[in-house]
Formats: sequence, C-alpha cells, structure tokens
Amino acid sequence: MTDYEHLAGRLRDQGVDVDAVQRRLSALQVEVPSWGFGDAGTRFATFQQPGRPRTVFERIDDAAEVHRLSGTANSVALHIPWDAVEDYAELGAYIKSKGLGTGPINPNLFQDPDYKLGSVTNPDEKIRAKATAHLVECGEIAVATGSGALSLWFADGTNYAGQDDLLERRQRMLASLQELHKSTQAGGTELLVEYKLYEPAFYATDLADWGSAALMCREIGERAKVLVDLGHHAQGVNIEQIVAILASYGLLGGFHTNDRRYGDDDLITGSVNPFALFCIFVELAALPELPRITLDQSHNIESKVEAVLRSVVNIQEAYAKALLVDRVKLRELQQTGDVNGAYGLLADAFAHDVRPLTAAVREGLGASVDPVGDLRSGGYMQKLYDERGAEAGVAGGWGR
Ligand code: PSV
Ligand code: MN
Repeated sequence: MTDYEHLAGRLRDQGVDVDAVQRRLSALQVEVPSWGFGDAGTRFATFQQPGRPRTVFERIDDAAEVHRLSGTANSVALHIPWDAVEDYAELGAYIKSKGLGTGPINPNLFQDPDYKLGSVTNPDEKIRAKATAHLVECGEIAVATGSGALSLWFADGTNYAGQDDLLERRQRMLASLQELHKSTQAGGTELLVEYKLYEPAFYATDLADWGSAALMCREIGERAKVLVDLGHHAQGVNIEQIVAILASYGLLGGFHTNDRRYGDDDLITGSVNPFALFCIFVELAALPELPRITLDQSHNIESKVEAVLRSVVNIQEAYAKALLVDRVKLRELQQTGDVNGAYGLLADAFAHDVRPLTAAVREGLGASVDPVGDLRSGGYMQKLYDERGAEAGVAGGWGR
C-alpha cells in the first residue's frame, strides 16, 4: 500500500470526504512576489546569490519554475519601479506566455529621498501630489499588465511625539487614496490596503493596525479592502481572529504570507510557527472562497527559488490540514462547551502528516511529487548559474 492509499484510507475511516478535500486543494493558488527572487538583505548586508535574476523577465522565469514544480503558484506580483519596463502590455504578455497571471502591482513610496517625512501624508503638498501620481501610474500599469489589483503599503509615519499632526496626516492619506479610487474606477482595480505596526516609523505609523486600515477602506470606497501581512503585528496578536472579523465585514482583501519570530522577519512561510499558519487556514477554509494569498518574503541567506517553493508547499500543507477539520463536529463541541474536545479536533487535524495527500494533488495538477527535491536535482538552478553568472544585473529588490 502506498503512503497515499494508507493516509486516504485512514481519513475515510474518520469520515473525511477525501475527494472533496483534494478538489479544494487542487483549486488553491498563491501569488509569488517578483522581489522574493531579487536581492534583499538586512540593513547590515545584502548577499548577492549566484544565478540572481538580472531583469524582471528573469524574475518571472523563476516564478514560472516555482509554478511548474508546485502547480499552485500561478501568478506573480510586481513592484514598481523595481520591475519597471518601457512596455507593460509586453510584460503582461510575457507573464502570460509563462503560464502565469499578473498579481497585484506594488507601488514603491519608500525609497525616494522626497519621502523622508512621508509620501501621501507628507506635509508638503507637492510631494503628496508626486506620491499620488505614482499611485495613479501604478493603476495604469495594473490595467496594462492585466493585474486586477494594487497592493498599497506605506512606510509613512513619524519618529517622535509632536513631529506632525496625526489626524491631519490621516486626512492627507485619505484624500490621496480617494483620488486613486476614482482614477482606477474604469479598470475596476482592487485596492489592497496594508497596515504595519512599526518600521520604518517608530513613534506612529500612519496605518498601524487592521482597525485603522479597515476604517480607512470604508472611507476610500467599495474597491478598497484590507491586506493582512503576517509579519506586521505585535508579538502574540491573534491573526486568525483578525481574519475572521475582516472577512465577516467583507473587508478582507488578501494576505501577505511569511513567517517571523521577532518582527517583520520575512522568513519562509510556515517555517517558525506552522500551527499559527494552520489556525489562519482553519478560518480561511470556512469562507465561501479563499482571499488572495500572496507571499511577501525576502530571502537573504537562503536560496531564493527554493525558499519560495518551500513556502508554497508549506501553504498547501497548512490548507490541507485545515480542510480535514470536521466543521459539524467542531460546532457541536463548541455548543456543548467541550473546550478540550474542540481544541483536540484541531490538534488532531494539525498532527496529520498530509504530505502524501499534497503530493498526490500536485501530481494531479501535472506538477512535482517532490518539488524541492526536483528543484535540487533538476537542471534549473545549474542553468541559472551558467547563464546568469554571479555578478551581473540589478537588484530587483531592496539590495543595491
Ligand atoms: C515592507 O514591510 C514590506 O514587507 C511590506 O509588507 C510590503 O508589502 C512589501 O514590503 C513590499 O513593498
Ligand atoms: Mn507585505
């Protein structure tokens, strides 16, 4: 008996509809970030890896390899200007030719010296107008590349008490985002508004938490929704509760997945606390459909294509385990106040080794049974080393 037959038999004995689980798992698709393949580092150093992509097209090639092996990463998010090109229709066509779709477009409002005191919140009206013009341009890029969304993260905030008027900054941001909402009307582009507790601002980040982002979205317009980045909360915050609440208000726009131990560490999704990831997927699996799930990671010392691939596999496994939870039984246990019984139901689902199941799903999708092993033993990485060399190219991310 194969591992898969053994697992499927055991799950069926426990009343799990294995075919339904496999169908839902097969429909899972996550978006990968172009910048996850480019240079990234800490504030101390960036280590350029051999075979690093030299252009946005090469970053897309890397994303296509992740999809080929996982069958579960069918689109790529772009960052402008890191991924800027002359002809965006051509870029969209290239992405399509690789069997991928264009994920959200990420404007970059945090590296220009003009934004020292903020971008859309800057006290200087001219700088705010420049920031808004970049957002509007990214809206046009979204249409040209066939992306349906803009992913909006602002480094805006203040470092010291009294530095600026907190409420006025919020009004400035709102005015800019309302303008963006209007300018993206024809394209029907979704605006995904991301919050982050701190960094780079250390006194007050202008969008510091989900409540603040949700209120902002309500004022921006109906296409604005909150984006939850798993690395953007204080230690110990219950993210699955945030997910459930936002979804119940129709305000859950999507996710940036990664993992962390301390702050916004951007480590491989599921590498530090897989149980926390599982609990998030337990909430997501209860929704009529999954929201956008996008990796947002920067790999400094680990091999990047492999790190992205492993993250996708970890997400598959977390979702697979969440799909094993018997919802009817869970509700019964909750209603009768059986605390240990309800927790035990989740703990049992989490404890399953679902790897034979996710492997079978990938095989059914024409992808790899052992993606990381196949990446290591296949020729793709060697081809990168041979063709791209170690030094050439541009960062395509935070590196220099
Ligand atoms: C910076 O904290 C960040 O990681 C945000 O999460 C953005 O989504 C991402 O960079 C890309 O700009
Ligand atoms: Mn993010």
